[in-house]
Amino acid sequence: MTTRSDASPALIRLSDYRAPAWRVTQVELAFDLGIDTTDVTSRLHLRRDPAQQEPLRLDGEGLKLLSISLDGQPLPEGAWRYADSVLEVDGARDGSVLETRVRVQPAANTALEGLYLSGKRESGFLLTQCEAQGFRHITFFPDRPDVLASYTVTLNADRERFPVLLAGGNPDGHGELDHGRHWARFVDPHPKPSYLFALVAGRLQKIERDYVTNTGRAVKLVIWAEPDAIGRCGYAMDALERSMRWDEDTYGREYDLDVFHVVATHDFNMGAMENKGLNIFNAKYLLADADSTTDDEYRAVEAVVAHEYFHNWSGNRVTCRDWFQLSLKEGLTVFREQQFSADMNSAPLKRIEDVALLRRAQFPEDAGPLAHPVRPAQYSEINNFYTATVYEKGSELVRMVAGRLGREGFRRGMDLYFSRHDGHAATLEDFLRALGDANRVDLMPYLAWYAQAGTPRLTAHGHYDATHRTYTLTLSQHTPPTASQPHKQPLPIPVKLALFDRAGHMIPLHLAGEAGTDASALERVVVLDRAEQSFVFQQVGDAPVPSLLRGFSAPVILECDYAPADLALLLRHDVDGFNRWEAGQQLAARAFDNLRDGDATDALDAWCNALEALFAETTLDAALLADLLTPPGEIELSERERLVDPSLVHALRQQLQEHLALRIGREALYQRYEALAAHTSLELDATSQARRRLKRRVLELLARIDPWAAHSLATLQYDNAPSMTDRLAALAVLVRENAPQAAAALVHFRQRYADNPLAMDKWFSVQTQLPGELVLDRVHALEADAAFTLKNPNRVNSLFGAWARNNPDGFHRADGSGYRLLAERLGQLDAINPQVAARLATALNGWQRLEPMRRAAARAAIATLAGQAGLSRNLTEIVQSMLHD
Ligand code: B3K
Ligand code: ZN
Repeated sequence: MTTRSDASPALIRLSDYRAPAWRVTQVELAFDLGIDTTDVTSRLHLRRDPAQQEPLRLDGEGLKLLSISLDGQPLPEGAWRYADSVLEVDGARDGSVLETRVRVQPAANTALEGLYLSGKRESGFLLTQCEAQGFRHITFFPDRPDVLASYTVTLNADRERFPVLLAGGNPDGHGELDHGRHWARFVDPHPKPSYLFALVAGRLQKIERDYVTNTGRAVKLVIWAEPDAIGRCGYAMDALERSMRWDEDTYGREYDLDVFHVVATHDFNMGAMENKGLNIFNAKYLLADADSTTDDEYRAVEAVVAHEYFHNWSGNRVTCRDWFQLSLKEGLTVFREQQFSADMNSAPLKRIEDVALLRRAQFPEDAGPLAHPVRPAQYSEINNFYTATVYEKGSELVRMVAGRLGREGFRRGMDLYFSRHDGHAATLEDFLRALGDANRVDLMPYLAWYAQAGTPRLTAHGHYDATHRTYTLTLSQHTPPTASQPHKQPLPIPVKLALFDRAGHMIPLHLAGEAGTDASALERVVVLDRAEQSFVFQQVGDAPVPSLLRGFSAPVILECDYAPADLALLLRHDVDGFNRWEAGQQLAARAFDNLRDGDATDALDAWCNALEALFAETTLDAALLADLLTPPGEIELSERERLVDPSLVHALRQQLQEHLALRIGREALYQRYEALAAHTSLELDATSQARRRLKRRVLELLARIDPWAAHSLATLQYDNAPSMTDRLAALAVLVRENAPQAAAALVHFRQRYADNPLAMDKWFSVQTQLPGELVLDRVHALEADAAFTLKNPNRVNSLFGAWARNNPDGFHRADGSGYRLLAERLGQLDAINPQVAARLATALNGWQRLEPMRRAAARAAIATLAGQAGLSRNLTEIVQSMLHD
């Protein structure tokens, strides 16, 4: 279903954007639904741009055209042409109505784009995925986000096989037909782009809730799932209600239809989809219960439910002019989702989680051959640009601007943005202009962040002058070149900072040259907007320790000449929970350097001492302590290396944890574990979650110095776990440590969860975490397992994604066998599902920085894959970019 080409795929460029020559104001769709074939009749009400002379051209991929007529007259053969996924029609005028009837094949659609079947043909259901360009797989249409139309959709199907019929918009009648068929109609009064169209049909069950908005509008909330899953939708319903209320209270955004449908499917290419009035979710982000869902997954469900709901305004009511503006909806919606999660849970922990994700997923992307700006200038396959850069870095850019405007100013700006662009397709310029206009400031300098790829390095250097009692902070920035962007310009970098005295107290900030500033301010923001700039603080009694980039005020890599003792002081005393963690991360990275270079132990000692003291503090939040006790992951540590040897990084990080565990001491770890275990429960409140998190961390540390004790504790924990969080944590320890008890626990887990696909995904992914050399054979065994299939994206990711991304030591084998296996499977997967294949391929992104032997092996594997005939446009773009750099 996806275009395959042997030549280099054509590039679409932002600079080529033209307004559409033809628009569609109204769409009437009628579906005759069937598993093998579905017929789609469409009536498009057309408007022509008088300034453009182009003939009517509509997108359509893999469609079998059954009939076509214009203004009620069947069109003769010569009056239309359908080639290269474009239907060209002669004779259309402004106001014409084009009617087409096409046939599509849902069950044969393994790419899961357009209309497809989820599950088995006897019991599964039909659904659609249109973003970004799936609608053209359903009918002919100008399939671009700046064509907004009102939709009337009539579904007609066999009643017994498809008792539930859903489409976006409000219900507008239903009834019986001959031959056991029935129909249902939906009308969406809000004009929308085609990527937001959706339908669902099948045997689904529902839970319902009545919601009343702050202005008194009644909305019916309905979550749909297959019969075996409907019992696990309650948590998502609660999360949906919280999201709706939060968006009203925080942004004044109210829901705008009478019904809001949400559907869960096990066959989905990504997390979820914000179709207007009919959100569709990967079951992984909707279903939840204590028996099969971990705490982290509960929070992910809450966040994704909120994210998709928030799109109703940031994405649907105000949509994107073109796909280059994708971050306009995604970066903004991730930011809104992060704010919501911070409000619902712990703000500092959420910030830590988000920054850790940014560093793990986005920084490597920005540093490798797939680097691209938050607003890319060109693409070949838009589905390859749903990236951490567009989403996570995009959110950081919104956060910077929001920080610049302050809470009220940002709300004022958002109000103006929504009212000015409601019902329209907007650009990132529109966004910054609205926020700026509402606050009478010029935010256009931030546009440079959207255009420039790569992570800026921010260097900070402090100098204390005892005679004048001044502290001069010199900040400079530099962004390394990235693929196709050799020269970089300085960006506006807001640096939120505080200064600490040696006793660990913040001191008042008197910035030289500024009259009338708040003399008692303990924290403030300075903006570095050129290559280098100095800031002089006055009345500073003693050489201070700067706490920089507080709350991670800009997405940069900070390089500061801290002494280990300075970082230890911040780790002990900083009141900004995020920066406290950050100081610990930096100190741990320096301790890692100590171990690698073998020349000093100053940072290692400082890190271990500070954490030993914090471990003994009884008032510290258990979840924060768990995070403080966790050094940066192997991917983050690798990012700091010039040449990466993943096995060495793994071994050194293990040593680092061993040192920490020894310093805290076996007895202290054991006692803390027992104390936490005594409180075991399956409650979801913050304290219970925090205890589980710390318990896991303590067990992992204990495993570094007393494997035997850790294995028995983990086995006990596995056997008695009341929740999936405890069960999976224990299983992971057993597997990672290659404990003799792991095998029995895995057999038990498999039997217990054989009928639960989401739990089975965990069974696959946990085993990809076997240490080093052992894992490859296991991956081979797992892919031969009857429960494995390349056709299900979650299953593919739980095996190959988890192995290649989360077990660098086990994946990057020196003999290159890991790369060869992955490349071979990518070739097979591409023929089934190009989107999933292309995404998985990005796991090889960092290959150029590997040590020479692995680098050569990785390159050879990617090159072999690139040479395979008939690769999709999706995978071709990724492998060619990776080889190009
Ligand atoms: N907008 C969708 C992602 C669509 C991905 C298309 N390949 C989910 C989201 O970001 O909310
Ligand atoms: Zn989104």
